[in-house]
Amino acid sequence: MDNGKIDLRFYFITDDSAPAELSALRQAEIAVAAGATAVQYRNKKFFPSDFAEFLAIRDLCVLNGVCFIVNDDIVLARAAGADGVHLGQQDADAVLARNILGETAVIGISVSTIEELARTDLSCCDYIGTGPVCNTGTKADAKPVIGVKGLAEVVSRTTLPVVAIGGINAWHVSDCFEAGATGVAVISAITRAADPEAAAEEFGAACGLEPRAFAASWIDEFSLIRRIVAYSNTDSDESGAVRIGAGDDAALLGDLKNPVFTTDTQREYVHFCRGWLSMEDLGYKAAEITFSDLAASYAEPVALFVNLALPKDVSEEHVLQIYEGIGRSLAKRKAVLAGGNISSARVLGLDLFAAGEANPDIFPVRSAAKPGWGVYVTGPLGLARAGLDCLKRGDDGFAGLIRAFTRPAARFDAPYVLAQNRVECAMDISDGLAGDAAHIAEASGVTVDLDFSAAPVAPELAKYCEKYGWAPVHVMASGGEDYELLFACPPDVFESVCSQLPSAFQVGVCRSYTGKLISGLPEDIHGYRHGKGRF
Ligand code: 3NM
Repeated sequence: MDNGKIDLRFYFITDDSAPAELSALRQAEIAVAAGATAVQYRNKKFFPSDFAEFLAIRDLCVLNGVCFIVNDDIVLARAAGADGVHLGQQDADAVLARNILGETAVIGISVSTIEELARTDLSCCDYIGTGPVCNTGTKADAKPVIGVKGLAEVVSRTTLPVVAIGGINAWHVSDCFEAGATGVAVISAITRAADPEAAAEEFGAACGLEPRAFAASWIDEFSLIRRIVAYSNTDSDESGAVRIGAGDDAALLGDLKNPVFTTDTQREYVHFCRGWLSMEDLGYKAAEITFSDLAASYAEPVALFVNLALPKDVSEEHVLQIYEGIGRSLAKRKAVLAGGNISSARVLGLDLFAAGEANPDIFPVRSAAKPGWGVYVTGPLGLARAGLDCLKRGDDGFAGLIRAFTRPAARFDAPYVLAQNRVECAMDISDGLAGDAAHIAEASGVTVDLDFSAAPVAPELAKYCEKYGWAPVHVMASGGEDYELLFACPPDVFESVCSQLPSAFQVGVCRSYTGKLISGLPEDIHGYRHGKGRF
């Protein structure tokens, strides 16, 4: 590994003058299969018609966890969401690249000699490419050969990782690593070899890498659907509520008593980024938060339908991992995967629909709260919001908070108690207490006067707030995705609820409408509003 951002050991560069039968995509496939850890797209004759192949190489790299770097062209790198860009001394400067590509981009620069090193601004660079180490016929304007000695000199004068380049064959690799290189870049030793596959494997082995079992895109919808249908657990449905599940055009449900339906969505860049949680957790979370709507309605889950929107850089394995997670939630809730659909899309998304059976005696609504009633929640608030913040910061010191965001659990222990005590006003907290309490206030025509004096602050949340200078009340009031239940009832009813549900606590009272939906909060606290972001 190098600077922690990427692995540069086996750094393959595409050859824009390779024999016709060896397209840039085929070259990249050969290198990735041989274990390449980074692929640079280098095409000095780039035409817009090359864009599709360029994207296919990007997808290949994303699918296989290989760093994808674009030679010279910052805008192309940005357009494709590449991991980074490699710049020559004559190309656009690294500061501009950093501004355009952002903090997490990997930026490399070519430096041949220690003199060039001394006059190069490396403040925005993550690695240096140094060469030519040996004679190369691939780069017409290559500088004089610097040899392994020149490479070692550059390595000794910088703290940045150095990738050796220029005429490197498998048998040069160990010399380059001994000279202190972090990685070795290669073009012709693979692309012009009589047997490119064998040459790539030999090069990978010299770098200490094993060939890679290729991850393929999900792209064949039908084969994927066959594999997903295997996850349908209709046979385990003892209730007979789902008579024919996934695999046909529609599901045939049995007699549902008081059928209830709900829907929810998890969309990449709106609700999650792929780096934040595993595919399995994504599936689990999407199912749990959909079922949470049923918990908030005191309904029992019966069936789940899942529509997947899949970009090409999602592999079949990823999709099956999503279904593993969905399956975990289904098993917990004793519900059945009854159907779904798959379509290609630009970003990953899950749209879920759940069917359930309502409690025959009571169906809670948001509009039932009355002045004088207390407002309560079933458990701790703010954990998921703080966990999300930890993920964004890359702080893995708060495992419980991160788990609250990545693996929320719908509160199916609460509906029975709430129903038994005839709590008529309830909902789940997905957008943050302040925002969700305002929904109850608006629907019920009351003002909710929030008061956190009785609200416990979870110890890990307290530590997080201390570390990052947050007021706990701020996170608890505005943080979404806790999936606790929010409910309103007369205070004596709460006494009884609380004796059976000790994690519940009060967060406010309902008053006759004063002209404001929510009072008792500092001005700058709001829930999450889709389309407006957090503000
Ligand atoms: N840059 P091959 S040498 C693209 O010295 C490039 O900066 C070099 O290809 C430099 O592995 C080079 O076929 C060509 O020699 C590398």
